[in-house]
Amino acid sequence: MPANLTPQYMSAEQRFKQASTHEEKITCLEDMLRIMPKHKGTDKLQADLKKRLSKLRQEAQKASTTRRGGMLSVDTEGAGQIVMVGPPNMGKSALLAALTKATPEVADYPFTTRRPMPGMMAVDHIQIQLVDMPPISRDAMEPWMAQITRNADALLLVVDLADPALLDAVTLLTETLQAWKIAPTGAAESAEAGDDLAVGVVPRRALLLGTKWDQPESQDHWALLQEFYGTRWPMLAVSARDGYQLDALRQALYELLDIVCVYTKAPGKKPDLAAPFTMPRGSTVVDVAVTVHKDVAAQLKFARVWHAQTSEGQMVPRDYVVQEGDVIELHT
Ligand SMILES: Nc1nc2c(ncn2[C@@H]2O[C@H](COP(=O)(O)OP(=O)(O)OP(=O)(O)O)[C@@H](O)[C@H]2O)c(=O)[nH]1
Ligand SMILES: [Mg+2]
Repeated sequence: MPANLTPQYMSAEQRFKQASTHEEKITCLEDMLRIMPKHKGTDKLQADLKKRLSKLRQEAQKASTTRRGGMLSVDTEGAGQIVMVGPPNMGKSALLAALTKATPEVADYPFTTRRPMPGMMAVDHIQIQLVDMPPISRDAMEPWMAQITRNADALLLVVDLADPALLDAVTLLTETLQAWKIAPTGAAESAEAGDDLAVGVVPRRALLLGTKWDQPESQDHWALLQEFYGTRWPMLAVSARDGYQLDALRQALYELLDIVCVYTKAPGKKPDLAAPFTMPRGSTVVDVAVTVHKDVAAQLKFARVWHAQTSEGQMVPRDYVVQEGDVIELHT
């Protein structure tokens, strides 16, 4: 008996294929199960979906923080991984709690956080992974802290704007990163940053974040911080307590990853604007095709692209570099 699956089901299935996190995949599978027609013809499919769902739930349960030997590592989920680095008591964990569904311990004494903790942050229709970390300090630190930080796609350097020793906090940050052989780069220089770095030093795009904007002394300290570091890194002031500038922070973190969101569509159909593909900036139409399916890439003849503002699709070659918001129709 044919399954007669509905367009709604097909669309949920498409979203499932594009989902990049356990959470998203589980939601899509639940949707598929709920909206699928239930009759003899779909018995096998139903059983199959239930099996996949229970396996995914098990996988999601296992912490995405894994231990190998004495080392801890955090598997990347979503469009990119951003690791928070900063001295004790700056408000890193409070930020993770404010931006994601994670529930880290937040306390008014230093060294509260002992283990890395990831959380997924929604920015429009994509998910970015934020990783909260134990604080950096001049004392001996766990070797996995350097490892996890080096593996990140980008860094969020967190300092407390209410702290009178704010500039010392940034010094500690830069010294620690230097010891870990990480060069925190600003947005403009990052393209060529790799060229003149010492051997073994990795460039990582970084944002300098001032927290606790709600405190009375924060505005003066912020002005000082801008004077010293405003040309070195992109900067932002936020408050996890009252939510000030947290939406701006989401956008800034998206930009920090240096990725673009593009959408694919079939000829004659509308694109699913709730299911973007995220691609590294500079990716071509072929790169998008590979992400969709390797067979599509192999057979790709040309593509039509609708830019964010245009209503007319434009024919582009295989090596066309995709732009933020492009809608791409792949022709094989
Ligand atoms: N006023 C104010 N207090 C904040 C803000 N964010 C965090 N705090 C407070 O600052 C203290 C430290 O917050 P945490 O999030 O635990 O700091 P942390 O950087 O994770 O600290 P460690 O785990 O020791 O590295 C807590 O008492 C928080 O309630 C904020 O935006 N405004
Ligand atoms: Mg903490």
